[in-house]
Amino acid sequence: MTVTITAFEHSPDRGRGLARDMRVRWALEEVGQPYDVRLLSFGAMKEPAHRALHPFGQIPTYEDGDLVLFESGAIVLHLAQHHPGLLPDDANARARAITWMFAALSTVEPPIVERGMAWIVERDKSWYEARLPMLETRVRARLDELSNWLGDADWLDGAFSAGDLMMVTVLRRLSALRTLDDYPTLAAYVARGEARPAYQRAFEDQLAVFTANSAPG
Ligand SMILES: N[C@@H](CCC(=O)N[C@@H](CS)C(=O)NCC(=O)O)C(=O)O
Repeated sequence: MTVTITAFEHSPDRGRGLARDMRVRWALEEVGQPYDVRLLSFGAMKEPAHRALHPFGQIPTYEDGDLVLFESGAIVLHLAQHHPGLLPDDANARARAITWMFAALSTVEPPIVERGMAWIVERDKSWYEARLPMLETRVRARLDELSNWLGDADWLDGAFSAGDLMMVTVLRRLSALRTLDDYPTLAAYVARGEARPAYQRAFEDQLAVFTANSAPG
């Protein structure tokens, strides 16, 4: 049975690997699971056929036989639980790695997304300049805390895990603003993630989609 995921036909990130299919692709590559990708336009994502798979009309989704999943965190957790390599064997270490997945998605990602969304939808509003410092402070508070936790360790809790995979993809969302230039510990952490062969295969595959769909003529 072939695993199929969905991704943007024309990713707004222009192939920088910031869309959330990237974390699923990376996890699939880490565990050695071959997969197909069904590309969707923004219109197709909102059609009933796709909403039957994803109630919110978004990407990514994951299909494996009768199983349909949405939410990148749930998909990566599913992969990590069913293949070796992304979660430790020890029960407590496994629970801590899963904790880091949740921390990435529910503690670190929200202020990063909120700041990004403000730039996209509010930058021409009268309140934007006044609101920006507050949004920036929230992002930097999390980065300070995360940087302090990481210290000089390579990964968040022992060996590389799905928690690191998720955290690296979340931190990469800051790349355009170069915020991580102020956090060398975190910049090096992201670079370690990006250096993994599985990451690079996933990145090249999503970039190939963007390149192919942007070709003139
Ligand atoms: N919490 C969801 C977020 C999914 C999400 O925001 N997907 C974006 C792409 S990264 C999307 O489909 N955006 C288009 C839209 O919402 O219309 C997850 O982690 O999978």
